[in-house]
Amino acid sequence: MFRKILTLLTTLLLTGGFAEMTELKLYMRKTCPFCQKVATYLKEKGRKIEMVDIGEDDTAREELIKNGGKRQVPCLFIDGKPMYESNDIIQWLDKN
Ligand SMILES: N[C@@H](CCC(=O)N[C@@H](CS)C(=O)NCC(=O)O)C(=O)O
Repeated sequence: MFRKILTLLTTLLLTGGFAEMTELKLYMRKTCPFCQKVATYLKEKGRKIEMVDIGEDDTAREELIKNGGKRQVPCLFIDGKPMYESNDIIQWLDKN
């Protein structure tokens, strides 16, 4: 039993399983160059996260303003907490 738990924990750590448990949601707009910078970074790293385009989704735009405090994109929600600024977002993604 202990061995099984140890194996599971080791697997999760080695595969980054714990990192993926962090809930990520990127509010963006296709026409925004700062959003494109983040999207390009994600593509280069082969990393997929949930993205919502506030130019196409009115509910998402309202959600961003309500929960983030402003309409600016890109904005990455990390476990429900907003992070604005493309450079900060890329730096955070790089480390997590
Ligand atoms: N310094 C910010 C600039 C972000 C920015 O200027 N985004 C524009 C769209 S390209 C924006 O959302 N402006 C505010 C607004 O439209 O209300 C970053 O690097 O993320």
